[in-house]
Amino acid sequence: MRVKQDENDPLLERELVREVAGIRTGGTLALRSADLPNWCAGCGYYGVLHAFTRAAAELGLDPDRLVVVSDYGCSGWLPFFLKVYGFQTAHGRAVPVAGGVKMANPDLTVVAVCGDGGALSAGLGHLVQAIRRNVAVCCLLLDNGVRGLMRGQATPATPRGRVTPMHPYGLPEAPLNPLSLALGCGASFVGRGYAGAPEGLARVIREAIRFRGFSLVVAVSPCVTFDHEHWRYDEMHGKWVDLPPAHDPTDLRAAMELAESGAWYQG
Ligand SMILES: Cc1ncc(C[n+]2csc(CCOP(=O)(O)OP(=O)(O)O)c2C)c(N)n1
Ligand code: SF4
Repeated sequence: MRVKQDENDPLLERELVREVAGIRTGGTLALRSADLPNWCAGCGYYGVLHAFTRAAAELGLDPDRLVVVSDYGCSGWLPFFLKVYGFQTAHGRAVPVAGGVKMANPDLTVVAVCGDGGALSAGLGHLVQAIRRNVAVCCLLLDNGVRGLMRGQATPATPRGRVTPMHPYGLPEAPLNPLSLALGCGASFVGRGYAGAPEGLARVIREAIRFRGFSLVVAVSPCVTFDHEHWRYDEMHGKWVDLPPAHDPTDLRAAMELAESGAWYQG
């Protein structure tokens, strides 16, 4: 049974007041530009933006030495809402451009932001090569399982059977799993979090930025406008679990098994 939340509930109000106070004092607002996000109301990217600023604030990153390079797509707007150096590239090119920025300016912290469409189709070759070369960039893959800006077209991560504007009888292919793909290419840091749980996602992003090599963070993020079926907040709520305490982060086989398990591990 699902309990409907009453917006006049004083407990809920107190919770919101606490959240807003935390945002005001947590240092995240200093990293936000004056532009308000133009994403649809309820888009998971709001949670990702919050998690990212939280991670950057917790790491004490100097906004003048932080560069966020984005792909094209709804996810590509993310740097516009940050008060750091931002660069929007052509579709599928965020990772190589971020790698170039890092190569020319090794002292900068460089983050590439892409959607699952950009990272796993147009940019797939670049992603694989950046992993192989261990370019010291953090890649934030915003995985909503659709091409949001293309009005819900499929990506290589879209679940099989899904009806899309191009697949009236359902998508025939099995989805690519970005975590096992990256592990198979030799990635030494992969992580995953959920836009609906920004604290956990911020923790993963923080560790990924600190990593001195290529790191991939998959941020699972509902597209509330074009996916009413799969990655819905009410479906995903409560499914996320932390990695087992005994998990050895240096064990490739264990990482593969967790990535392929179908469980929603966060970490
Ligand atoms: C070179 C090139 N190919 C195709 C497009 C069309 N296009 C614009 S956004 C997009 C995909 C966006 O999907 P995704 O990367 O998953 O990001 P989202 O919008 O879901 O954040 C595509 C194919 C383009 N702009 N440029
Ligand atoms: S179309 Fe989807 S991904 Fe794009 S802003 Fe709207 S909810 Fe977000």
